[in-house]
Amino acid sequence: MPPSPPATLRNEAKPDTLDPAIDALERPVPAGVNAPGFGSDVIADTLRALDIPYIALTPGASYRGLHDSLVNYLGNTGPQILLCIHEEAAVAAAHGYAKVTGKAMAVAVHSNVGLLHASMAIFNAWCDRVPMLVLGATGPVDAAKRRPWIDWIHTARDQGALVRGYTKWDDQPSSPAAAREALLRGAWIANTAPMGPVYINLDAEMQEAKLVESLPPLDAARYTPPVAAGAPPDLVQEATAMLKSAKQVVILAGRASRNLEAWNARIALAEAVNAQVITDLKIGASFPTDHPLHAGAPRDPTDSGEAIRTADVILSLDWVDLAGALRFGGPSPAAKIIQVSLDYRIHNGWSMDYQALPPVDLFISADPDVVVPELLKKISSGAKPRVALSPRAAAKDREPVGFTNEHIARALRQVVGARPMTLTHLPISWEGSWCTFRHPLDFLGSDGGGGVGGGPGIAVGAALALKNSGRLPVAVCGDGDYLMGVTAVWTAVHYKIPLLFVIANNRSFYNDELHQERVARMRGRPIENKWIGQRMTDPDIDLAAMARAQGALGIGPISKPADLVAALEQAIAAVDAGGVAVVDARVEPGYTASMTAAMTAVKK
Ligand SMILES: Cc1ncc(C[n+]2csc(CCOP(=O)(O)OP(=O)(O)O)c2C)c(N)n1
Ligand SMILES: [Mg+2]
Repeated sequence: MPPSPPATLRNEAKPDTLDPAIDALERPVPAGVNAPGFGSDVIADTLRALDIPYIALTPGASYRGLHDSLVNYLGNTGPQILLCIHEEAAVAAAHGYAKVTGKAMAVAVHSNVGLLHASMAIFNAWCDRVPMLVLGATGPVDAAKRRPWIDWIHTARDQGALVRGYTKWDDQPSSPAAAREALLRGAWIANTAPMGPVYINLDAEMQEAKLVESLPPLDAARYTPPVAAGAPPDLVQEATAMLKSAKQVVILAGRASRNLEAWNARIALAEAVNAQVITDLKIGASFPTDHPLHAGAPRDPTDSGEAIRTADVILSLDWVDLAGALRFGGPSPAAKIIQVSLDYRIHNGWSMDYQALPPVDLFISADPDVVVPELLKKISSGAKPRVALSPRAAAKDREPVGFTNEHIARALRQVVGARPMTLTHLPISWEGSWCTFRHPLDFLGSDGGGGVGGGPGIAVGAALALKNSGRLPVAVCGDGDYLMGVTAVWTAVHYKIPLLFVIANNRSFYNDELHQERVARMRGRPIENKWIGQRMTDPDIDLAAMARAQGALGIGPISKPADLVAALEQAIAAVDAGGVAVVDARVEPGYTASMTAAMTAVKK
């Protein structure tokens, strides 16, 4: 007799974060299934129990069981499929989503080949410490069940090894019950600070097999308890004493959440101890850049170096590269260093993204967003009188020469004005002084791992999370970045995710031109040849046409700064109408003088 079907009913509770307009898309015909019948139905149910709103994917037969469950069992909602044309874009979309929400979205990638495509984007997410549930597939693991050729090619032993160096955890469960547990554990680990991607590899055979035993009802919250990451009171006390008695405090405002209360607490703490605050474009906005206590534009070594040199206490709030920052202040920092970070918990032997080992006088193993209000409470009672703050002088708005990225920044400032805007991505050559951040969602930081091609997908996921927030999502991408990740545009158009791209199109992988220039200088060879193997000209690539080909509004090429404002106005009108727009700004190859000097300087 065949086993009787399980009694468990489908979980009907869907996440309330689903966008109704997106949810209305790609509705399947009703399949009339309301109880799990296969292994993959249990997996789909668990994603729903975890409140995962979306699953970005590029399809593959290794997880056709799960795909069927998402569509015909859950009805393609809660989670809803977001089709991406490249696995790298699928992972990047989850990355962008997590940058805004702080929560893991799911991604599904085909067995080994899909994971290989996805791997750079997973690395970016790892370095950026964003949570993400990456589901992969393999097999059938049981060789006797494999179809000839293709199932053998797409089965690999220990697929997790491909990404183990840059995921927090991975698993290959071999039953539906084990898969359910793996998803719960994975989501819990991914969403716990320090956050990061996890990888769960689902055996095709296990997904497709009929369910033989009923699983008990699931209360996901009991398996994903919040992990308290506060600080022991004695350490908070010690830090308070150091901060109170300091003559000049510097705060390195590093990795932070997008939470407004945490942002306000950071400002209040800086004001209470009259600290100079340093920020960095590698990470999302962590302090208002026009605050009188902001020590200068993010990434401005002159201002920051001076502040670090003169400080007697430096408070690092999970700064990405503390040892590197301290070097700006000279070979050995005189200041006492307080480091608040949980990051050491996930350092491993494969990835060196943990950076150089910093000297630390007081280490607080806790989440800075939790510690800052605790410090503030202690410091505010009996604090020294607050210093009167004079507003920071606005940066001089001089007309740049030629046609550069700075023109893009100026035109954006002019057209967007005071309207809330989120810069979801900026090119590597961007200068911090070109824009002002006054809210944690004003800027989301870089791609994390320096993997070019992440910009477009990250922008799409961020724009998805920002939909209906009243914020204008803007991604400024280099042409190299855009071209590598260009198919993400289609996903935004298809799922009606409003988004503006401005491409700083210097028709070159210009960053590397500067590296060739440096090598030529070091070797006494002609720097005139630096463009060879770098320039994407002859023919120039029509980036706006690539946007139009995917249903977006493509504007350009814009070859004069004077035409940029009108182009942006037209593009933003299209975004406000719910569309996606791409402006191709043909800037001249070249970085700012200070960046060029820094990158091409040759030690004598
Ligand atoms: C996946 C990947 N390939 C290559 C590089 C090396 N790289 C660093 S910056 C850069 C150029 C990026 O070009 P673009 O986005 O157009 O920016 P530009 O430097 O021209 O401003 C390259 C190729 C990288 N970081 N990541
Ligand atoms: Mg370029």
